[in-house]
Amino acid sequence: MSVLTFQVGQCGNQVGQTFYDFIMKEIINASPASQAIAGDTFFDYNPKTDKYEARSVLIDMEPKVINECLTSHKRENLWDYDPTMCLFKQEGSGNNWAFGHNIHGPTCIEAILEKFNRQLEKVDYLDTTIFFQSLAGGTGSGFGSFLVEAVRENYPDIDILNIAVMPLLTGEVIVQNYNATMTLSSLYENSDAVLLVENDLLNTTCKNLLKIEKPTLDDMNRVLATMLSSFLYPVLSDKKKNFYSVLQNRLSISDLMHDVLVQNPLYKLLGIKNLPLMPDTYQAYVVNKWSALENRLFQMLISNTTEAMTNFGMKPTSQGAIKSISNLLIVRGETGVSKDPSEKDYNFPLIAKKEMYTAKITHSHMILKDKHNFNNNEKSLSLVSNSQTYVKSLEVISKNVYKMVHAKAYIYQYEKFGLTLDHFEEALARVEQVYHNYNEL
Ligand SMILES: Nc1nc2c(ncn2[C@@H]2O[C@H](COP(=O)(O)OP(=O)(O)OP(=O)(O)O)[C@@H](O)[C@H]2O)c(=O)[nH]1
Ligand SMILES: [Mg+2]
Repeated sequence: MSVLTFQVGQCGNQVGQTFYDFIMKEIINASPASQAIAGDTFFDYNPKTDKYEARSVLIDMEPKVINECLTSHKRENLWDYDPTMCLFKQEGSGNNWAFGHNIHGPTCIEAILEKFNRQLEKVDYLDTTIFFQSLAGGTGSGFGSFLVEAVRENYPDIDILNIAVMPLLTGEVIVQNYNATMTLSSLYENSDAVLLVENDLLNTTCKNLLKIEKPTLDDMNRVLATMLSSFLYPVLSDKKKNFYSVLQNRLSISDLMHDVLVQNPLYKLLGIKNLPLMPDTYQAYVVNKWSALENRLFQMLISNTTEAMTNFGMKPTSQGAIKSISNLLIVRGETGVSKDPSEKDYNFPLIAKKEMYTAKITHSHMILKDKHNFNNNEKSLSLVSNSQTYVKSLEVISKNVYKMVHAKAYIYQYEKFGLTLDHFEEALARVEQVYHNYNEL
């Protein structure tokens, strides 16, 4: 089963590259069975260059970031991109969703779908198509939305998962919330699941957990790549008889999305929390118990914090605790044998606790286990949740857009490229509906 990706815009390309790099290093440390499956999932072997190539299409409206992606010295020569799978132009979208969507969109789409088709031809069995993009710029957001709309229209059966990076809420560019609202509204309509990542959270994780005083985008992307891989790195389940009977005893991302995480199309926002994260030098000294890791992870979920700032006073029934619709727990490391009797065959009870979930709609959960030592950790956990996590951030974005739309602030910059006040109002209403639905749970 193969995963195809699109890297769109600066953020999308930088995050995508760090992700593949992490996956390749993880593959190198894995068992032969895991190596074979993870390799097939994300890479193609190119006999001409004797290198593995990431199964990705790279797009940006300016050349710099893609050129950097093509210089493989940064990646210790372990893998490559296929240069014929890249498309760049000379003029970025200037942080303008309308420019990316309405101007670059129609002019570039044919060339990109041709590349996508070539990737599809190489694949025997497509699992999911993943888009890496930011919500705030012009290319990842505007062109990215146009591309998702086109893929949905031309290939209605292909599963789409968006990995969308939210801007710092304190604001980097004044129109970021316009772009984020237009993008979210479009993605919510056209994809199967939207996995949101908050730059604020990546930044505090780098500072508080990894002790990096002034985190760079590269530092943040490494944290993000670890998070994403903790979910997307293939799980080789021990159990011969899982209720999924998927090829080679592994589960597809598509099955996990449809059968566990997003069962109701009104609720398709996902988030990830993973443990442990620490500076490499600490790793040798830390011994974690499964029960302690599990406790910390669920506490992070219900109080929506990073590991360093977890509020242990919050209970699932407390006012303001995050309610879930669905949770997928991925356990990586040995769980069957332990000298400590409380750890042997530990069954991770918290995910099944009723108080964690909304009583208003059907909820679901699943635990997957794999012996693989992820990220060199003897024990690690990853929790992918469909929950109320993003209500507050979406509320902040929407309120800001509401004020700006009513003041008609910067609207002329978008009108130049065919977007009207009505378009903004429609998109705003859709995003408000999304967080309202989650709020009501
Ligand atoms: N986490 C992370 N965020 C990034 C990165 N690069 C940019 N961003 C965020 O992405 C947003 C800006 O979007 P970009 O991806 O730079 O914009 P673009 O898609 O290239 O669009 P244009 O430059 O307008 O053509 C801001 O919120 C940045 O903080 C990155 O490498 N990692
Ligand atoms: Mg750019």
